[in-house]
Amino acid sequence: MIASDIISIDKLLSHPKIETAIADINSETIDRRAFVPQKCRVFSNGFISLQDQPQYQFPINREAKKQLPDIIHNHVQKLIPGLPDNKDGHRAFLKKRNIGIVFSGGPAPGGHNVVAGIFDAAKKANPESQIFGFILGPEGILENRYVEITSELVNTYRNMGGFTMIKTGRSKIDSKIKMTLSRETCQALNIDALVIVGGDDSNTNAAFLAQALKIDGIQVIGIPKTIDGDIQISTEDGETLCAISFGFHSAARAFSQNISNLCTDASSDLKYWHVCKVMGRVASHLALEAALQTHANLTLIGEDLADYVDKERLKKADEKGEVDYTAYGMTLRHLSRMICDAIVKRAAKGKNYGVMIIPEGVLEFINEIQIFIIKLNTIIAQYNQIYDLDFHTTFHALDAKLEYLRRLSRGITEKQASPIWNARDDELFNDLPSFFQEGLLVERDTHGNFQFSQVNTEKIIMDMVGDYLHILKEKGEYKVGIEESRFHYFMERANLDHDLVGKTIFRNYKEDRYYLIKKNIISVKTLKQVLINAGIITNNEKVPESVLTIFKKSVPNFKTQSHFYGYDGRGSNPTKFDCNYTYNLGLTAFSLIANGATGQMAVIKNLEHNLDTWEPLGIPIARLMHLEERKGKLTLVMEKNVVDTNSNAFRILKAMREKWLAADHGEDHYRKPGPVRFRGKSEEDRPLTLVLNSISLPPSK
Ligand code: FBP
Repeated sequence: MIASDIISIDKLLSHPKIETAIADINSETIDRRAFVPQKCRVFSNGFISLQDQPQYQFPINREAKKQLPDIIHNHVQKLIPGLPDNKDGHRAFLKKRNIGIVFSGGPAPGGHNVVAGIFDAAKKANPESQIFGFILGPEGILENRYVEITSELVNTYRNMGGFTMIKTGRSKIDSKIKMTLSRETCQALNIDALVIVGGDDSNTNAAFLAQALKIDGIQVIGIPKTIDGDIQISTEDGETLCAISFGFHSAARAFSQNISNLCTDASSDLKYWHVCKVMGRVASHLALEAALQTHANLTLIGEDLADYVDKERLKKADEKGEVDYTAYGMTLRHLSRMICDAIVKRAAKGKNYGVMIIPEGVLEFINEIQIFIIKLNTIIAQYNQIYDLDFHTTFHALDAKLEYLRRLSRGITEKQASPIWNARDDELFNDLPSFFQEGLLVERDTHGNFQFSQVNTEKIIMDMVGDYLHILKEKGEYKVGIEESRFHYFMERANLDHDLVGKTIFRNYKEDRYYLIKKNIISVKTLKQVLINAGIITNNEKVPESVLTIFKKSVPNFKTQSHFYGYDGRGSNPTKFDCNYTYNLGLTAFSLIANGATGQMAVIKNLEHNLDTWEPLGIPIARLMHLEERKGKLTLVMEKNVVDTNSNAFRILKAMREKWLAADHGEDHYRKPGPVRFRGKSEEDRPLTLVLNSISLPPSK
């Protein structure tokens, strides 16, 4: 093409088709913005009042009673259609009010719809009402940084992922000064109610704010957000009031779509084990859901590992009349052996590839690591308290941190001597690879949580797996099975006696469709010797090319590709389930506010069933609290839920493990969940975990 034929870039850019093709807004965004979520039945009437539900009970924590006296006696409240009978209630519902909203913690798909729900309900009740979004999470409250939510702003983000509208942050309102600053901001803006959209820690914060601001007449309402799915609320009697936090479904679907693509890649190219670390700081809900969605070959569930009991060890100790306490709980070593076992089994059937899912927080459930985490949490907290300095700022580099620990283990000074870090701890810690030491010493988040997302969990595990597979390979136990028909093909091509060669080189000749080279044949040298001994070749002859090819095919090359699924899912657009769920949470939050509630968390009951049966409730946050170790201290926080190993969902995964590992002659059983959808038909329109857990059958006899 000559220069004069080239259209100028300005002309190109102003072409309508090109403008449309490269515009920031595409048809998906336009459709999402226009999508109207379905409302729960109770909202069809317009006016709502609250009804106490004293039949739903929770145990009361003594410390919560002491620290949250004004909200601890709240009841679960059900939203019922219609205005309160009394005139005051009527007026209160419709009054002009200022509502502040804040996102707290990691983003979760659907947050914008919570804002949209509150905005729509508040404006409908009184168009004069104002909604303020605090910028960058709780920091926005402390620094009085906000934006007024207008219909233009809210319409831009309807049904869209992320927390982009007002951003988020992990700061914590945890001191008297911060409470005072929060009060000042609320008073400056004439805030009537504050809505905190967050996880367990942020809802804990909401409860403390509700307690502190009650005297000022400022209401505080929490919203259950986190992709981790660890906010699940049941009553004392086991009745589920909130099956899952919002964002879980969308993130799990986003991860599952990607993992399922890797399943397709693995089973096409047959050369990699794809190792997928999946978010979830502690609980393995996301890994469990992804496993159910994709049927990946191997999925670790942290909670399952914690329950592990080495029965053989126990038996041995029992025979000696002893109890071996180390038999309870899984060690890293044992875990890596289990993974190797699965890899070796698949390889024996010709499948030296696969997909495995590792939950981000799996190390939390490994005894030896958990002990390190608790000890280091305490040491760091003690250092900060004793010296009034920040451990991580003082000891910036890893070497400096290690040196401090060394000195501590030796008790160099009175102040530093620590009963929890002895020479043995120091020795064990120094045996760990430095990237892992660094991970364990990483700064805790503002709430005192260990930051698992900063640790290379999969590397720690897979390095051990790689080392052990190497040993198994040397021992001749890790081999790739050779398909019977391939063996015959090569024998025929070389005109060799099938039976003679087969019996000589395989340990299971004619016993299986996949033949395994004998354990003692671990090199071309040993192969030649075996052939000579069997009289197939003489000392001076070379190993026949076809036998050599078979041998080479049987030698495994363990190749992995690591993937981390976390931040991508947090930023995913919400599924239809999360679009509907979050919009209704917003409507619920407004109804709680309009009826004077405080210290309550807006939830939707019956999420596991059809939307027609969804029932919005307010749940007292103070009643969900318990004491937990944070920064070395027992602290009152909202309890999070980890995977219940007695749940249907987990038991089904357990029952399907063998099948999905597919260490057999058949094909893999990969399932294709498809992309995140917000409209149209979807096979299952809520998390599979919920679908499975909601099925109750009479107990089998
Ligand atoms: P929330 O509990 O705040 O919802 O965040 C959950 C999470 O996504 C975890 O799964 C993950 O471990 C963590 O946040 C990562 O945090 P950060 O954004 O600070 O890296």
